[in-house]
Amino acid sequence: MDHEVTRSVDEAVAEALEGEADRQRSTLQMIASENHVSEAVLDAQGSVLTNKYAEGYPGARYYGGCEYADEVERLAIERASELFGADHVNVQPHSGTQANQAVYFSMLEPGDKILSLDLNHGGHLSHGHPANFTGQLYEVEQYEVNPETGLLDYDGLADHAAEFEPDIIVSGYSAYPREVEWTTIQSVADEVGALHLADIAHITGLVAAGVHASPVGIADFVTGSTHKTIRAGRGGIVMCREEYADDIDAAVFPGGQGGPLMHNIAGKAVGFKEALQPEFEAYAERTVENANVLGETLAEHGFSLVSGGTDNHLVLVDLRESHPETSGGDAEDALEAADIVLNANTVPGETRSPFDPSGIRVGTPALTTRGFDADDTRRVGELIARVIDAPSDEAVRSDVRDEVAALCEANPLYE
Ligand code: DSN
Repeated sequence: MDHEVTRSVDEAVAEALEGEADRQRSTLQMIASENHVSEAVLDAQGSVLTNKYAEGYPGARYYGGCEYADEVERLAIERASELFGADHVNVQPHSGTQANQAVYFSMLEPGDKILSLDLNHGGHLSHGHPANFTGQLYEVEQYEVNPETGLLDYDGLADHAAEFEPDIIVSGYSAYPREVEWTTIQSVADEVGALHLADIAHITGLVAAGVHASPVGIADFVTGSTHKTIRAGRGGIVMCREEYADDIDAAVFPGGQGGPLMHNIAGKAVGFKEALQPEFEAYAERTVENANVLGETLAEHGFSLVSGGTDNHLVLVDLRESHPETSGGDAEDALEAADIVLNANTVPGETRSPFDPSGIRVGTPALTTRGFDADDTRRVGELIARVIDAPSDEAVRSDVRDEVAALCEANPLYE
């Protein structure tokens, strides 16, 4: 993957692009929300559709010359509908947060009430954090996981909902390693007359492949991002029942966004086609299997896993018991110096700060894309343990870098 054409105009950017490609090839990407898209998705995203304005929707645009934009967007919609079985799909949100914004803007008035999971317990900024527009425009209360088990506390949620009487309950999480009981949350919403938004950003690929239960057809709205487990390139998606279709479409455009990023929609269309193939189901199954192997390996090395394990693509490690002197940030830095890239993360009952929290979040989507199997992943778990056990040891870092290089060579990427 060279960038000769860019280099002929802009040496500095070409260097950075090539540096990034080398970084992705030669180090382990274990940020749970990242993945490696196919070259076909990269090609579509880097296409001439970046030149095209296409405000509106297929067949009803505000600009001429949209025949190919229409074709691409229709394909993305058709394929997403087939993947998720949704009545209505809007593929224009620029990100998962913009998808959530469309739901809030179409259904809520400023001051309305949102009930969502606390960020420290696995929620997301766009679910009502004070630093986000959601926390500023709406009245927000947050539910939590059970502090003992790390699992969602559905009874606690029901009690909280009865007391708070929210207008919308948000489910779907960014650092929750377990299956979600969508129907239970829907019953809670029904009981209090609230809408239900299920944000499946992290598990979009697992849901599409049928390896995690789907909220489509249960929750009123399902949002997601398209670059995580589903590896269809950067962007968002929103799905709903037909009765909400016009409101959602109007909230995406013109309500919240300008022209659609048609090149990204082309990437989504290609990625969704890939996700419809049988190989994608096998990929999603292996991603979950690898996360299990990773969790088991870390547990065998004395690490404490929030909820005791995982049902999906990520494990959340609470370092406080096993490594009280090592913060999540220390672990992130030490691992990055050993060519293993992941992120420090808050954990339930957080006692440090969001800037240097007590845990790390570790995901398997990207490693699985490049071909890592259970044995490779077990080895990665052992390497992570080795580094965190001796976070400042240069000799350990150097050994681990050599092992990472060998694993990367055995599982090549973007050859
Ligand atoms: N930044 C994403 C994540 O890492 O979970 C969510 O938007």
